[in-house]
Amino acid sequence: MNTFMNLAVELATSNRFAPPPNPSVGCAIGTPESSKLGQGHTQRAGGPHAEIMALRDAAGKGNSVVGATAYVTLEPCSHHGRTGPCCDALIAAGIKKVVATNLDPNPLVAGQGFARLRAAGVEVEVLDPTDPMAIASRELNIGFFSRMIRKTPWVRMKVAASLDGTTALNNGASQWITSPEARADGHTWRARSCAILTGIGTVLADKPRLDVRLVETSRQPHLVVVDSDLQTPLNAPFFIAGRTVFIYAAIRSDARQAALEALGAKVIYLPGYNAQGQPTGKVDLTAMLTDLGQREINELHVEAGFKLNGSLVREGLVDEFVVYLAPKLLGQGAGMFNIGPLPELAQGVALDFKSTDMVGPDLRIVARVQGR
Ligand code: AOF
Ligand code: ZN
Repeated sequence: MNTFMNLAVELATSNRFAPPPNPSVGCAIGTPESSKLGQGHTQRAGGPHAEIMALRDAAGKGNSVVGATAYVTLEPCSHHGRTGPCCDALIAAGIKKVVATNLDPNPLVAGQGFARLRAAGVEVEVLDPTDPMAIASRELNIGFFSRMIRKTPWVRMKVAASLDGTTALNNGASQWITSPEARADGHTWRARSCAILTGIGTVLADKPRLDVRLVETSRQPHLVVVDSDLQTPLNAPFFIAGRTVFIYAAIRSDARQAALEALGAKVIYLPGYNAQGQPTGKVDLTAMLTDLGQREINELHVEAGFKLNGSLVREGLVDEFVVYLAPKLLGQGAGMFNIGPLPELAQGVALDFKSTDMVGPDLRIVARVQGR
C-alpha cells in the first residue's frame, strides 16, 4: 500500500503549480497483487480531479479497475462543484476499496465522500493524521486547509538578506543579494501560491513584475498590492494577461480606481481604524485576509519591504517565513521586518525551524510561527 500512496503523493507534489485554488491531489489505482492500473493528478481548477484522471488513465490502457483499490491524497469529493462527484465515478467503475490520507475540510464534502462510498459498499480506510503521507498531503495543500478551516489564506513571507539581516543598502540597492539558485527556488514558492502580495513602496522603488519566470508553470498567481492611497502606476509591469491584480486601498479616489480597473485591476477599499475609531489612512490588513479568503486565495506569498512585512508580523498575520541568507555581511541598511523595539523578550514572535537547506551558496530557512 505504501508504494501506491507514495506514488499518489508524488503525483500531487510534482504537479502542484496548476490546481490552485483547487487542492493538488494524486490518485493511484492498483490491485493487492501490486500491479498498477492507472494514475492521475488534479488538473487546473475547473478541470478533472485526480480520481477521474486515474480512471481515464486505466481505461486508456485497457485496464479494468473492477475490484481494485484507489489510493487518494484527499477524501474523494461528493459534491457537484465545477466538476461532478469523484465518489460516484469510483463507485460506477467498480472500485472495491479507497485508501485516503485525509478528510476533505471543504464543508461541501467533510466526510460525506467517505459516507457515500461506504453506503455503496466500498471499503474505506483513512490514514492516521500522524502518518507521514497524511502529513505530506496536508503540507502540500496547507493553503487550501487554511482557507477551508480558518477562512483566510496561509500567509508565507519570503525574504532575502545578508547573514547580518540586511535586505537593502541605505541607498536602496537591494537587487541580487542572494544567488540565482535562491531566486529560482523563490519562484517555486511563488508558483505554488494563489497570489503574491506586495506593498506600494516596493512597487514604486523596484518596479517588480512579481510573476513566475524561473520555473515552468501553466498558471500565474494573482497579485495583491497594498496601496492605501492608490498610487499604483498605470504602466506597472505586473499587469499581465490571465492574472488579476487586487489593489487594497484605504482612501477613495474614483478617478484612480477607474483608471486602474480599466487595466483589469480590482480596487477594494478596506480602511483601517485605530482603537479610538479614527481612520488610520492605512488598509485594514486583517480584513484584507478575510476578503482574500473569500476570493479563494489559498496560499498568499508575501514579497514586500520591511514596513509592510513588519505590520503583517506585528498584527500576527504571518504563518510562515522562507528566509534566504547570503554568505555576506552588508552592514546597516534596511532589515527584514520592522516590528519595532519590544519592551521584553517574552513578547518576541516564537517560531519553529521547519527546515534548513543550502540553495546554491545560500542558506534557506523555513520557519513557522508556533501554533500554526
Ligand atoms: C477530489 N479530487 O483531485 C480534488 C478535490 O469545483 P470542483 O468540482 O473542482 O471541486 C473543488 C473541490 O473539490 C475542492 O474545493 C475540494 O473540496 C475538492 N478537491 N477533490 O475528489 C481532487 N482536487
Ligand atoms: Zn473530486
